Amino acid sequence: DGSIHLSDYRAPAWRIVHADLEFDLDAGATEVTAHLRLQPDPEQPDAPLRLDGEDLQLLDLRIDGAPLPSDAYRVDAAGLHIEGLDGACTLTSRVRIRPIANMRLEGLYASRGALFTQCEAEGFRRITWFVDRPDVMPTWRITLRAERAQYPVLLANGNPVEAGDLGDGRHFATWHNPHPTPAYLFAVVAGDFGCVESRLARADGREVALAVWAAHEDVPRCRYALGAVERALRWDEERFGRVYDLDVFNVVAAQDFTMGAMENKGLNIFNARYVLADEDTATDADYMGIESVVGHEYFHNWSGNRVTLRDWFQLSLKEGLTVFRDQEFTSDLHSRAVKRIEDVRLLRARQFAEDAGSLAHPVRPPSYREINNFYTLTIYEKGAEIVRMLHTLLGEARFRVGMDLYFARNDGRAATVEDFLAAHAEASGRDLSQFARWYAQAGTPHVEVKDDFDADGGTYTLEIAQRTPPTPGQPDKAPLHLPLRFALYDAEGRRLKVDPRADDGSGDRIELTAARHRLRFHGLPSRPLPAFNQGFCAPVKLAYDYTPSQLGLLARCERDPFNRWDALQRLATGVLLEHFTDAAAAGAALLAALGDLIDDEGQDPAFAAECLLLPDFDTLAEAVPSIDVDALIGARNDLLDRIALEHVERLDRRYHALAAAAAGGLEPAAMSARRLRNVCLDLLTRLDPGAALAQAQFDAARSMTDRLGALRCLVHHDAPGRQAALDAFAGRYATDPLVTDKWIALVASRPHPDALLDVRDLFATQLWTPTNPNRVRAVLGSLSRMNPLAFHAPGGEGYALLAESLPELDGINPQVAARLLAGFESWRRLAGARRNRVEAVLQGLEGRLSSPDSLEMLARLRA
Ligand code: B3K
Ligand code: ZN
Repeated sequence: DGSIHLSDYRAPAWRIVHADLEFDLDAGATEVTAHLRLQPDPEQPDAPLRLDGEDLQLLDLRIDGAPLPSDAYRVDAAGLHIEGLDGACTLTSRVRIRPIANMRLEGLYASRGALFTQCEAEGFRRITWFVDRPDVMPTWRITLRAERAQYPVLLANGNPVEAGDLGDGRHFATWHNPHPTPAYLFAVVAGDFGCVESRLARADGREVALAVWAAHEDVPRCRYALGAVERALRWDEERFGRVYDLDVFNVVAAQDFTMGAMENKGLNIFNARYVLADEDTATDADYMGIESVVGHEYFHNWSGNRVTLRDWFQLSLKEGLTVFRDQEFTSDLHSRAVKRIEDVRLLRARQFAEDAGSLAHPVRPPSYREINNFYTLTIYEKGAEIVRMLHTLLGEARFRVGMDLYFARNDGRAATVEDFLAAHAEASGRDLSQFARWYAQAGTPHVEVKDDFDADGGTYTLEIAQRTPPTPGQPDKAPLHLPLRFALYDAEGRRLKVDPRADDGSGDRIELTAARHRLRFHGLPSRPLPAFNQGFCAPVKLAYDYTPSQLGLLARCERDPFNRWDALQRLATGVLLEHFTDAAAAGAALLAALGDLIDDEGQDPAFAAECLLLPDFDTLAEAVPSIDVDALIGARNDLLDRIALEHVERLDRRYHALAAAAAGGLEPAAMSARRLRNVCLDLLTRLDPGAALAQAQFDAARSMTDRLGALRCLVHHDAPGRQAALDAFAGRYATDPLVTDKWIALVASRPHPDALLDVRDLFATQLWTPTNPNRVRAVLGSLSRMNPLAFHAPGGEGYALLAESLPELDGINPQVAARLLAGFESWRRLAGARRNRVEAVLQGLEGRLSSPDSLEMLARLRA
């Protein structure tokens, strides 16, 4: 069925040791001349040369300068085959490509008069004939020629070498990348851009010139991203000892971009939404997102570029590791506790759902048909959790030694997960063979804890059992090696010292390796209250039969802030899913704890805000065997109304008390204040049909955070001023596509059945631009991922609406279409008629999709 298997890996029969490329750039027709220095693998002496290529018009082909007769090569759908070459040689090819016709945004494409590339995973073959796989790593020389008026800026990988005039209004620039680099990291940008720039001394004493480029009118909004690059560069030197390795580092913003950003060597290309920011157009969350994505792409320079991947099955080796690194970057610069809460929220809502649904796959999948379908939460977020567990098991100091060894040993190489684990095993002396199972086994492990107290002897026993449920293709699972922190408290919330060796405030720790473990503690005066998994050090679902009052106590006394938050999430989940025998006591305990938090001025307001947010729909849906959509949405709404009613005075008081702090700029205290304030506003607006407070905040807002926060309340709570506010907002930002995406996302995520009509209305306007991935996501991603009420409309209208648009979108940008299709990943667990409705919709898509991306997704969803 066209699947590629990890077990079939073979070293390339031919390597490219140096690539010298010349581009005659033009949006309509670009000519690419490639001189490739080829070397056969001595162990595969007679293997023919096979080059990948797609949508290329071949103009000329030579070996060592001599034209290749037409019977010496063969072109088919898979590529270009040349037989009978004897030994190292230089292949020169000339091809024509059509950037303007490239709607897939893979390879070289046009966007708003400029030219960009996106090559990961297999886009380079759409630029020229090449051995397009990550273990082929030439050095590069890239010359760009273009008309100066339309393309005054010519950027490529590596260091600038030479630039000049060619007469006739044309000019050129040559770049050199001295580091062995696979083709997926190739990049070219040409267009009329401005930039903000700075110079920084590297830790090795050399200087690097940093620049962030964008369309001229957007340049003032590049400052923050530039600062983020500076912070990332410093942080990687300090925390990981990683020094930058070129004279320049360029970042360019593109409005048409399929993913978030791309870590091309020395020339990162970004979705504009992760670059452009000022207070009038970006929310606090946007700023944080920009800093973390800038960090992420920058950190890839070592984890991904200097040490790259042997094959695409190893994708998490760079992505999981780099997410871990960007999470640590944000944690070191901002609140570690809040960052952890945000990351776990995402993990539980989306990765756990992926791991429990039709698309579940191991962090290192054994096979794929289209690798672009595997840029998933499992590869990224679960992959990062695995690295985090390793960090917990080894400790910061030994982890750093292992990382240093990994980088040193694999620099300039294409590595595997085994190389990564081997470096850590060797540096720490630990056996990581069982730990490696985390990469092979899909599904979220369940850890169940039961306890027993023998009052006579003061003996407390914990029985800990782990099991991982079956996932598609993996019915039986083996036990995993994982770190589990825990702590014991007495009835007054005092921490009991049960293991004096590890009293660092993080809880004591054990390592689980077997299916069952038993822990015994002696000499305890009374039954203790246990707490587990501080900092969420293992990505598992942990079950322990807490009473509501125990959770209330933990929410106050746990030393670990993550676990204080988690105690409230457990309490809320139990109330929402009616898990507690004494429902009244549970509700009362939750309301009391939240009331204390609203009033607590000693607490970080951002932390309090996180506690006031209930588990979202996806998290709840993932926690139940069968998804009763109406029951989950109804329960959530009722509880939010109850919280608002019970605490209306407190919420109102805190909302006003935070006004002064919230009026500040980008300092953490102001951001934190705005976060809590907007959560208070949302709860208060539930009780006020006139939405006076939200209207007032909208009218007076001086930051996008406050303006959008208020608009969201008006739109989502159906306030009378909703349409006028939307119109005012849309008018004010009509020329800004990123801000337009924001109000469109609000409309598409409005928890009301009419959101489906609003989306249909949008389809009929100029605002619907199916070639722009951000806009498609703002409309259809918001509907399918952020609006369970409308998406799961009982008659199936939401499913139909998404499905209807997929054939057209699939013909434009398969990656975007395939990702939207993943919105159906949990359909098999839907209760009632909904499951049948999705089934019918998926069946109706049969034969109407054409890309390998969407076909693979559809097959896996229906398998
Ligand atoms: N490596 C890119 C993602 C490329 C996706 C290709 N389908 C961004 C990142 O993870 O840093
Ligand atoms: Zn990445």
